[in-house]
Amino acid sequence: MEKNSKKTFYITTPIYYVNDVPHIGHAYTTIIADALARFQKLAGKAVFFLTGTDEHGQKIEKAAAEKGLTPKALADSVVGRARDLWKALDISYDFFIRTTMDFHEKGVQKLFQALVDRGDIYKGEYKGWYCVSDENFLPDDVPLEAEGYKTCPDCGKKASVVSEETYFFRLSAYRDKLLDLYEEHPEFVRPQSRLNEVASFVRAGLKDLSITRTTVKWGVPVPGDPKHTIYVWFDALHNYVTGVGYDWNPELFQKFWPADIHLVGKDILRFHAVYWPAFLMAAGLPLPRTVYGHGWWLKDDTKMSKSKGNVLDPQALLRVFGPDPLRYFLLREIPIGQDGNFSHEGFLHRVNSDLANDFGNLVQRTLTMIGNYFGGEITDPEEETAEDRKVRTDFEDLKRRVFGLYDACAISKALEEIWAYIGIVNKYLADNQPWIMAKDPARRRRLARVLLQAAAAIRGASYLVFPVMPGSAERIWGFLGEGKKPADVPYDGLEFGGFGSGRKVGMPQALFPRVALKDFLGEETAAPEAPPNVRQEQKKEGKEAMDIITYDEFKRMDLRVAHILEAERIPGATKLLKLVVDIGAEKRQMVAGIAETYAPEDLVGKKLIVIANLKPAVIRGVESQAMLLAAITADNMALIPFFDRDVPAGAVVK
Ligand code: ME8
Repeated sequence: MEKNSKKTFYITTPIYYVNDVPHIGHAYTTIIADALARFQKLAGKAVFFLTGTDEHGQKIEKAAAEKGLTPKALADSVVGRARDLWKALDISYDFFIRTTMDFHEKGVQKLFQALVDRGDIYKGEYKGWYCVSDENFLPDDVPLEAEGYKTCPDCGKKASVVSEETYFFRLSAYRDKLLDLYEEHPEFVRPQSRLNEVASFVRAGLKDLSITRTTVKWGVPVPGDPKHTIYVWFDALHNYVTGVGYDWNPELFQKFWPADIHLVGKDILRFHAVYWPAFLMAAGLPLPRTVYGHGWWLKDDTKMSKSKGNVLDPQALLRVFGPDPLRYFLLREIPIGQDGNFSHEGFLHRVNSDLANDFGNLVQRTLTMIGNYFGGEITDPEEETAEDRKVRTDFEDLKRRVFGLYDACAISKALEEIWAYIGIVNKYLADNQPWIMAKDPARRRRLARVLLQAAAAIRGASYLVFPVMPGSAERIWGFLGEGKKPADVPYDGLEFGGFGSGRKVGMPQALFPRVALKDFLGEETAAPEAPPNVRQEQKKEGKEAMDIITYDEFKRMDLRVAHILEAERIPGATKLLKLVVDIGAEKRQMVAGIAETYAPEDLVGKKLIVIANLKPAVIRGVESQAMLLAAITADNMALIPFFDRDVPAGAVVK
């Protein structure tokens, strides 16, 4: 499996079925692959990024018939819309493969024949149950329903009986070889938990796999026996080799195969981690390094899927926000192996808070000040103080960590680290108050240093977010008067000092729109009914009857005056502060989402109101034993009501 891994990087997405246009779930896989591909390019590798469409099989045959189209016409129209979507999402794939492409069909036939020649494919009779929606044969142990049919254990749809002559692939012969593979190369399946699932499936024993159909016309014909078509999964999996030149571009194939990462949803991990390596072993081809099974985006707690009809169309979000907020949200919200629940509220919160408030504001403020105070050109800055140097050294540390995290596919963690640094730079500005310095001509050189440091930090942070938000990073580099684009700077050439004095900086234009939920929903008037999270929001706004509680219910709350004794940031959490408060009889520790509104040192000594009898909760690993009261403004600032005269800690509030 070893190859010149230092110089090349080959990444794939699944090829998507063309029964319908891609939704947010498909966009998710494709965006992850794009971010990893862009990062590996920065790391100096020659990258090949493949995506495409899976166009054969019964599912497509059926979908086309329902629409009154030929399968090819359906495929053509969906492919056009898929390509438009990838363009709108700034996806930088190198090749878009369609399984109806001539060289692919020929490659599949050649590989099929090679397996026949080696004795790994033989003719027989298949009797069993088949799920068209998943294009999958049901395992024997799926029970018969009382009504006499079987239900697909994966998608819950009704399966149908298949009884026909077929060619089998001798999968059973590969059980031990596959187990050896998982043992010797545990990185073959990631995350680790999924490797265990796959290995126990294989350990339980493998049956030979039916890989041709006589009842499906829309498929690649079996060489020499064209009344059979090749099973759609045998056909589709081989896109990963035909798409990179197998049998038509030996140089390309030699350069990039085997793949470094096949990125797939966990729904199709078994096809990729069991069948695919077995096919490759049979063909004598090198095996891919890693099959990475990511989690699902859920809507209302069920998997978003075309067949369930609960999909979200990314175009509605793209029209309002452009690609980067969606790319950021999907990659930041969940680590790659986990499931996530998509809500508009969650999306807007991230966009307004992380992008508009934290990052966008920092860029806006800094560049505006450089424009107003220096005519866009910082000159003659004072020497770095220890505080200024820390902004630099923190960046150098951050850079190393973030590169390591991207390389390990931990994109969400990388973004979390970058945002913690953005928090540090925001605090640096808040502490130094350049807008006050600007009033004092004697402090002009100090002012120049502070703004120079902030601009260099912004340049560096933009570079680090480039794989995730390429368009925004480029725009920010443009505002900063940078001649190069982030993509032109290899990551070992990125220096904090790359932004020096004497650079002509332009005035920024709005970077990330701040959008309120109700304004956004106005965009989506076509939606028949607002999703539950939105209904909740409407309720908050008084559009539905208010929830009335009795005085007795209110009295159950133990509201107290609390005196803040200690306050500190929680490492890695940009919004949270840990407070220790005195509530009269005892001390309590609490976690509060107020870090964007208050600096810890401004809080110590103040008194506020807390709910003292709320069930404790663990937030970011810290137990929170009380909750404070605060007003939330439209742009998500949390304002604490303080007292206008002194009150003792522990006083009852009612
Ligand atoms: O399975 N959350 O195609 P497909 C996250 N043609 N990812 C999701 C998702 C969700 N809710 N829904 C879909 C096929 N995906 C085959 C693949 S490959 C040789 C053949 C993503 O159109 C995820 O990557 O059903 C999943 O594996 C893929 O779309 C399935 O796409």
